Amino acid sequence: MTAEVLFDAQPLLSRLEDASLPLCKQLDISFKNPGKELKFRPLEISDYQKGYIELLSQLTKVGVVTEDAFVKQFRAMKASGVHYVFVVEDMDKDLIVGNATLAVEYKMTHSTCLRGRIEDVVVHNDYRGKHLGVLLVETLTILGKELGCYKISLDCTPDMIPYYKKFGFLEGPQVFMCQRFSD
Ligand code: 16G
Repeated sequence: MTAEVLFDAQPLLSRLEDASLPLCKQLDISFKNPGKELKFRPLEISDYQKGYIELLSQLTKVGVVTEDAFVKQFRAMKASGVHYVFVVEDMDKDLIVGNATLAVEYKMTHSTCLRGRIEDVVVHNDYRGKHLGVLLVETLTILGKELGCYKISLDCTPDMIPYYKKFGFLEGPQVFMCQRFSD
C-alpha cells in the first residue's frame, strides 16, 4: 500500500542543485543522503504512528492531538496546497526525528508575489549533531527561493539568532509582534 503524502516532493526537490545548498555541501549532507538509515521526505498521513506529535512536543506545547484530529488537519493542509511539511525518518525505528515546514502565502503586493515562512523546525533530542537542522532549514529556504518567494521569514527566540544567521536570515528593520488568543 502506498502512503498518503502531503504533496509530491519529487518535482520540487529536483529543482534543487547541490551547489545551491552550500552549508549542506560543506557538511556532506543532502536530502538524497541525510544519513545512515535516515530518509528526507514529505509528511505522510501515517506519521502520526511514528512519533510525529511527540517530536513536535520537543519544540512547543502540542496539547491533545488525536489521530482523527491529525488526519483532519493533514487533509486541510493538503487541500491548501501551500504547506510543504518535510520530515526526516529513521527507517530502522519507524520514527520521525526531524521536521520543518515551508508555508507559502499569496499576496497582491510586489506585483503579485509569494512570501514564505519557515516554521516548526525541530530535531529529535537523540538525533542532535547530525546536521539535520541544517539540512531542513537550508533545503526549505532554497526551495522557497526556487518557488519564487520574494522573501522568507521565521520566528525564533533570541538565543537562536546566530544559528539562523548562518542561513542568511537577518534581523530586519521590522519587529515581530504577536497577540495570543489561546494557549
Ligand atoms: C519557533 C518556531 C515557530 C513555532 C514556534 C512555536 C521555527 C523557525 N520557529 O519559534 O515556527 O511556531 O516556535 O511557538 O521553527 P508557540 O507554540 O509558542 O507559538
